[in-house]
Amino acid sequence: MTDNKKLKTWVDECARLCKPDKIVWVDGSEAERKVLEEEAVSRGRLIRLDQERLPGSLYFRTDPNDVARTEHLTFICTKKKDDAGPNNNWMSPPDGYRKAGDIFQGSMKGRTMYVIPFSMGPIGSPFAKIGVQLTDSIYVVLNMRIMTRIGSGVLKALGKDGDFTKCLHGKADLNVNRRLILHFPEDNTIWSVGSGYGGNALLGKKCLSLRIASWLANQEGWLAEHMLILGIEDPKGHVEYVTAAFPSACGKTNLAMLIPPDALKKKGYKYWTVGDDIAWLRIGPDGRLWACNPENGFFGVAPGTNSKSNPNAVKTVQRSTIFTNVLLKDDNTVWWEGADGEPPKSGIDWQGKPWTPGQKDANGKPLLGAHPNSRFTAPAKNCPCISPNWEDPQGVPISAIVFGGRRARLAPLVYQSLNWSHGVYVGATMASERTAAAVGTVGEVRRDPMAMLPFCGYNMADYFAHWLDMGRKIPKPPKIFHVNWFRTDEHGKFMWPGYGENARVLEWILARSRGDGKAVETPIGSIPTPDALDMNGLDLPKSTVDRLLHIDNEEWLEELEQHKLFFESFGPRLPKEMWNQYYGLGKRLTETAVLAGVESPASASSAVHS
Ligand code: GTP
Ligand code: SPV
Ligand code: MN
Repeated sequence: MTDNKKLKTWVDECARLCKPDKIVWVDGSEAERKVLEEEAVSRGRLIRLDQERLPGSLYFRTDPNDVARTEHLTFICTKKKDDAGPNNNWMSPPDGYRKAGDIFQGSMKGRTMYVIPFSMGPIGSPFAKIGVQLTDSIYVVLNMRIMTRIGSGVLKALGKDGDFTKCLHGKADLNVNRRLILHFPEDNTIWSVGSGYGGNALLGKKCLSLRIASWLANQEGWLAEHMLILGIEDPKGHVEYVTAAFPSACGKTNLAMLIPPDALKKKGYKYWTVGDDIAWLRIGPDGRLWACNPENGFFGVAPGTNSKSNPNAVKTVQRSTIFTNVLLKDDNTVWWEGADGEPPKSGIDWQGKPWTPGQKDANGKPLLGAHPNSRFTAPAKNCPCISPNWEDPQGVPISAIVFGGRRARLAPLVYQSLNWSHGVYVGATMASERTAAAVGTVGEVRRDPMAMLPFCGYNMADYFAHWLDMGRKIPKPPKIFHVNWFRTDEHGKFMWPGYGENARVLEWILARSRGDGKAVETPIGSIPTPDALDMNGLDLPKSTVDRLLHIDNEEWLEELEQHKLFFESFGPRLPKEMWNQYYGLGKRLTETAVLAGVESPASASSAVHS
């Protein structure tokens, strides 16, 4: 066990509150994994999948009311409401502890409380943070084993006096009306009750590594971001790394595991995954920004994953994987919409009901076999393209930061910001269509600054100030870009083929970050000249490329109004520099609009192209 007094006292306190029958300290061993799996399977909680085709893999269904993060039940509990900011739901700490305490009270009677010591970041790395999660869900324990580094090694690193994030989790009765995901950054504490899935329940992930970590990062001078980390190795063996922040279910896992098209492969580039969801970034002794993936596995979206869209993910989930809310096939393997091959003739759907292809619900809508937010939990070391440096305690040096969202209109395929501060503005004004990763209206455009709206653990005005401040402190800052893989044509079809083809855009991004690569200035930043992207082997009409890169000044001026409204919501706490950037963009857009109006009736960007 442990000789950390603080830890023992806290476990005792929580046990008095939740009243479990039994307390089990998780040691992280293989023997223990077998025991836990055996118990979970024999109690009918999880199902063992076909052990020949999916060795070591398990299947799980959550409660049908518990299939995605619930942002409206997620709170930041700080003494001052303003410290949580308009971007968060707020509750006072006493209210939080009381309300959640009422639900936790006696909720583990008849159950086991597991104590999971875990490290986010390689144990002992300067990046690493230790947490301890208490939970009454064996499914959560099995997931935490994959997603974090757990067990005795962590307790050893914690030592007698070490500090840790206190993470209390309980399923209670999985009632959405008795569900609360609470963060107490001032107490380094997380309380989550009433949910058993994903970011709500695997507390090392969004709760610790983003909400609490972003708070700590602001105080300690680093960044905790919703970003993938990808390494790109040139034919000489030199590797450059980029991070990219896209909102939930907008392509991080896909880009992190990218396989380039043949034409680019021939140039001899190799792509390496360092992380697919979270990056912690610190200024290194060489003055560059260094990134570490604090996780140990992938909790990836299943639907749409196939040998064409993401072959590396398909290989990653062939063993030691937990599948949640996908379709269970009659042969004890799994399937989801957009998986390889034909849909199975029959199976059991994510709600546990018999399923056949083509079934419709009462409204005539197709019944899905897998929930749109069904996921796989797989160890990072399974990934064929996992970077040899992915566990480097110092992290990897970053050449470029990429922001991006799902925008059917407006945002071009790629553009480069003018400088760090403008890059912060580009990130801060990001917007994206909502996805199934959180409960809400799918498709609705919302502002999602730096893909962190659901995950920033403090007032976002201060977060923007922190980003600006980091820019002043990084001697050799990475260049900042924005991408949009999701622009559609008049038929609503994606104009850009995406996935592996995104390598073409990354190539330009890296060239630009080195000071090469051809570009034209536009009011919003620099875009590639039509010949700057390597389009070899891609059959895309030039007119489509032009449309993908097109910048419509009128539309951008309308967008600017949205930036204003969004910024106003932060009141005087918003850094002045954000407003300077806003006025700067407005000026560039109106000046070019006038210019374009004089020269031709077309928009500014076509004026630039001609
Ligand atoms: P979280 O794990 O929720 O944080 O999300 P993520 O950003 O890792 O999402 P993921 O990579 O799993 O993206 C899933 C969705 O994005 C699926 O619907 C994919 O089909 C779609 N997607 C990913 N890359 C592309 C792309 O380049 N083009 C298009 N059109 N869709 C993409
Ligand atoms: C996301 O929603 O951004 C995820 C999945 O990565 S969850 O762990 O549920 O937050
Ligand atoms: Mn995510």
